[in-house]
Amino acid sequence: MNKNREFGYQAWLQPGPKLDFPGFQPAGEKGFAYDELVRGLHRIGCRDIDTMINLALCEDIGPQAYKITGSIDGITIRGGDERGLLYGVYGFLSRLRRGQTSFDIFDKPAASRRILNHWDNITGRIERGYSGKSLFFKDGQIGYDLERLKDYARLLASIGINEISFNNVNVCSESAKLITDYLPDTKRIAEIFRPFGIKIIVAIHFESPVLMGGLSTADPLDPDVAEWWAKTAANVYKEIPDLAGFVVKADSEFRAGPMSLGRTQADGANLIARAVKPHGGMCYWRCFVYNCMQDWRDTETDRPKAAYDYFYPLDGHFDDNVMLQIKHGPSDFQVREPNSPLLGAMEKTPQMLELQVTQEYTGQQKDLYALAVQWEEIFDHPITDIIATRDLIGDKIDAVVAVANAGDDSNWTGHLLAQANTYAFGRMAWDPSLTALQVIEEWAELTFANYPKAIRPIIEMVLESRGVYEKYNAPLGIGWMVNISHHYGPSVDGYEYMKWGTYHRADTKAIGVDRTTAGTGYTAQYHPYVQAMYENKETCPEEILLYFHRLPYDYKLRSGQTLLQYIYDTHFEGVEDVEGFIATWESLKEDLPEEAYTSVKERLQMQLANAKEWRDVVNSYFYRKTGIADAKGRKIYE
Ligand code: GCV
Repeated sequence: MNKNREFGYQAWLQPGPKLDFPGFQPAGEKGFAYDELVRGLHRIGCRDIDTMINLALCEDIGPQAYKITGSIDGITIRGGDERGLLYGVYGFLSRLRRGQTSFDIFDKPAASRRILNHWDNITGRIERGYSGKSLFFKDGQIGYDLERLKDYARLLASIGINEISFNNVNVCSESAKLITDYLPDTKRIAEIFRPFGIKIIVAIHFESPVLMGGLSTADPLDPDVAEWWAKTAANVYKEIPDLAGFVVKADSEFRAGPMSLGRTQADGANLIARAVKPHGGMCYWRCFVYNCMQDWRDTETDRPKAAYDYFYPLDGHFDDNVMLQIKHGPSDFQVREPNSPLLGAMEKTPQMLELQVTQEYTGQQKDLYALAVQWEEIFDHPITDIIATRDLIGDKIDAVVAVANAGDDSNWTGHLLAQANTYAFGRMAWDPSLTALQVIEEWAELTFANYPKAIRPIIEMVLESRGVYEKYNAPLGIGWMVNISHHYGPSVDGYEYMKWGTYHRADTKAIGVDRTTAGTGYTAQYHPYVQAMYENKETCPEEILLYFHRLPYDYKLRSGQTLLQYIYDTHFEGVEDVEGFIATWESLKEDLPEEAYTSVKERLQMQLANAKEWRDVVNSYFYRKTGIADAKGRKIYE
């Protein structure tokens, strides 16, 4: 059997023992959803013709929504549209696989758009990818295994993903041609994903009119530039009428954009928006704009302020088919950050919440890390005293997007348990009120349905994993103490004297940047309620204290521990916790198939080595700075 099919979280990818109720007879609305139902039932092992399952379209339910009613005597799945019906089928199969046999369910997505951005290069290499090579590109061109790509589409559709971009937002001059020379290939990708209700987005190069159109400028206010984009978009939509739109990374990390041409972010976004508007397309405009050439001696510039400073004043200047794609935190997908103050701040501009499923700073699919736990916190994050980020989903934030974590590794995600993150993203974008516990339970029950003894310990391990990783990483939200190029493993001063604007400024007495109004003024970008919370050391959530405050090492935390002792303790504990994971995993040896057991065990050993490295480097660093030993007398390298 194809290895990747052995462990998918989809019930219908995972043949298992026959379930304890009769088989089913699908009926009603024929089409793709029907075929998926038949396929899924066969996979699960429900072949006998007995219970009737009726599929029906029912517009009243609303777009993308579904209803499932009935039980063993007969089941009806209704969809508000084709997509809703498909989601109903997947929702039914997933519940069935988890043992549910009676249904009275209405479900609809909170956010209309649930998107994955792939950072896949045309060479086949994935930027910040940890699961092998691209599923879309091979050797400088579009190249894929069709069956594998369909399986991938099914994995994504089953968790409600309805749009994907497949080329890196760092668009190279070759992949810029996906909308010109390679358009027939782009079209083929769109055709593969279309039946699954997934629309394609293309990442475009802002300088395309120069690169491919022979123009002398990409200036958004130049009529020839606008005409080039309009014509190009028209050609694209002729071939792919349902293209969702273009995603753009501009004025970001050495990429040109409107600002480098003396124009505003709104000028740039509207240029692209106007080209796709006649065809119903969107411009997804990324807000990851900051000065990546900062002088480390400059203590005035504060990188976390950048996105708000650039974009907030432009509220009201964007066309209505522009959506601003905002990273969840003001830094860059760190283990712990506050939410970006831009989220929810703009009244007139539709916003997108951008998350990262690929584990760039969170263990690179070698270390176990449950992103769902972090996302639950992100959704809980206050915008005001009465509004949380979650409340904006489906309203000001009607699109949730994440950077994908899959590649051509046989288990899709490198670390088998990292599938939990893909699964959690889709489910939480669909329903942000779901807790990490709920989605991880669902995922584990689907994935390990045939290995029931392993399910509970795996759920517990995965749930704990974010906290464990955080313990041995940079402390209390300070972030960034990573290896500067590949971002795995510790390098406490790696970014310290660099141009990237990410400084902890540790000296012998204190660490951190004062971001209150007495410092860089970053806190002032938040609603007064949130600002007040962060401004004061006493009310600032302790796990993020060093994001906002500069503190002496003898600062007393609420536990009574000093800051320094907290750093030592957590770093020792982190390693012990990983040892605990290994012991738990070893106790499951007889309860899991060998390949799964061995591959995860190997990853856990890598994680242990990483945790030890972090412990020793971080502890030594602070010991050397302060000369203060661990109160518990544990080994710190001098
Ligand atoms: C695609 C971070 C990553 C880059 C990435 C960038 C982005 O800086 O390290 O690899 O580039 O984010 O989100 O655009």
